[in-house]
Amino acid sequence: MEKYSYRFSFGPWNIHEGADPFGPPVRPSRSLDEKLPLVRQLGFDAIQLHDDDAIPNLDDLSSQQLVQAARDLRRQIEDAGLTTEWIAPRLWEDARTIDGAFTANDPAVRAYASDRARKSIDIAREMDTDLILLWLAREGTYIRESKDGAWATERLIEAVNELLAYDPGIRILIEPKPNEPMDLAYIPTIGHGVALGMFTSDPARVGVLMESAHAVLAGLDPSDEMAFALGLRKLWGVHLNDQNGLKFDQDRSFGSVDLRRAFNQVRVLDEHEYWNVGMVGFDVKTMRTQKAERATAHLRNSLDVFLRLVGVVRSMDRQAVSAAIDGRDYEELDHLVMNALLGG
Ligand code: XUL
Ligand code: MN
Repeated sequence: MEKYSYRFSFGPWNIHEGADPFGPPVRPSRSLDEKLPLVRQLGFDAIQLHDDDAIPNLDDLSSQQLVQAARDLRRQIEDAGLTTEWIAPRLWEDARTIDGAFTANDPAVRAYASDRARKSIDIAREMDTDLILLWLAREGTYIRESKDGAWATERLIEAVNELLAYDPGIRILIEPKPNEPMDLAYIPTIGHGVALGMFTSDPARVGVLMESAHAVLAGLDPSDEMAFALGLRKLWGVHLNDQNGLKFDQDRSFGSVDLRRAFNQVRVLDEHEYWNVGMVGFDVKTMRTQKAERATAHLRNSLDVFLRLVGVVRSMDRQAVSAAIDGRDYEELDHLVMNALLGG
């Protein structure tokens, strides 16, 4: 299928064993070695990696060993015909970061978080990517009285500044999410992410990654969240997926819940030539019911829906759309969109 000028990515966690909070894994684990060849086979160009997806035992390695392991992985990724989109420090699984990482009340925990994030930069350098993703998973609270939110904002800026200073060649992507695992997160929306970046020591090197499900959980429209960041030239990454209302983070296949919402996400990306600034990443999980041998179908489905929606966006009758907008005939505009989505 025509891929236009887009490049596509996903992460190894998107091929998943199916465990949920109420039940154990239902599919065997696959190693990164097994997953890498699938990425190209599924029509994708790049892989996204947490620091420990790249190097599982990174906390036990010397810096020299870390660099060597990253070099070896880079070769393996290149041999699979791929590149690495970004590296993300996984700051939310360690026992120390149970109540936050950069915003933990305990200074020893904050020091661990910064140290761990610097390791991501060391890995990224060897993997030939300049992008570090920060999903600020536990930067928030279970009860508001446990932390000072203003102080936490200052700590986040300080942490980003330290990373920017550690390597003048890197750029940082902030991925907002309003809740889960914490009850209330400090950086819930794209607006918060952009604002945080603007108050760092080098705003030109801080942008955002918009995830569709996270926007929906915040009660916002994903295409508006992207358009806001596009207008500010800050949209450098996306995690497209879908979400059925306000419940747990579902990471459903792109477009599978609300096709029109997906259409609008593709529309803003396409109209603003997003392919010039970033890759199209999907953060999708297959259903727990899916059998192991068919556990990548959600990635195929998401990519297929995205590309077909690019086709729909580009096939719309521009003149008819403009005429409807000029005449303030939004019922006609609505019909043009629905007609296009129904194969009109
Ligand atoms: C969590 C989430 C993560 C980040 C990467 O909801 O979306 O997978 O995208 O750490
Ligand atoms: Mn994500």
